[in-house]
Amino acid sequence: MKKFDPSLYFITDSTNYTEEEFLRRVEEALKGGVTLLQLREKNRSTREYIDLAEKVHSIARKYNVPLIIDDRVDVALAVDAEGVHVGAEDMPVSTARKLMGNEKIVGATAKTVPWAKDAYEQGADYLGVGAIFPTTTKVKTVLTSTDTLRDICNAVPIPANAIGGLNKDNIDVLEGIPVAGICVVSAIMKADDPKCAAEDLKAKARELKLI
Ligand code: TZP
Ligand code: MG
Repeated sequence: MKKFDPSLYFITDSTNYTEEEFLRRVEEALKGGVTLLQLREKNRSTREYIDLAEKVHSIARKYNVPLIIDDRVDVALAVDAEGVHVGAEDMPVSTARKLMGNEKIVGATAKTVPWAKDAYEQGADYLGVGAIFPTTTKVKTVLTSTDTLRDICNAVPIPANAIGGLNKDNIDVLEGIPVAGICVVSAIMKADDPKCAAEDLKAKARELKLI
């Protein structure tokens, strides 16, 4: 089994940043203690996605943090990323697993217990569950209740992370739910200081005994 730490999972969004500023923010987040990193790009050509993924991967490697590529198995394989994340409209988990092989991380989105069990049975290594709160990040999603999140965490033996609108001031809603970690875009990406934001989130999640 590949080892990874999902406790502070940062998903990037390069929208509105120059490449230089984007990469600087990613590196600051890593310095702040992000444990798992996902590159999520919706508007790039395959060539551009690979080019950016290579740059992000070389930064992530310095911090020993696995890089997950959103949606695109081809991009993940092209840059030898540590994994891929597939959502409802992406390739099925079992297909992603087949293409990625057993040594790579395959993550999946799940919003219901049956969906979570199915993703696990198809070979998912972890689940992203949400949105817990409304999000300003561009994504097709619906809200998932904390009750459903708890049920999912208890229904599958793989780590399940909460996602969607989470920040240091509202993650207390997760208290007592056996999540493996928290997953954020804006709380780190758009912070004045991404390093501080990652540190603060981690400290708060620890204080609440979420991680
Ligand atoms: N999936 C469910 S909510 C979401 C994704 C990718 C976006 C989360 O972004 P933010 O900015 O942390 O709300
Ligand atoms: Mg997707």
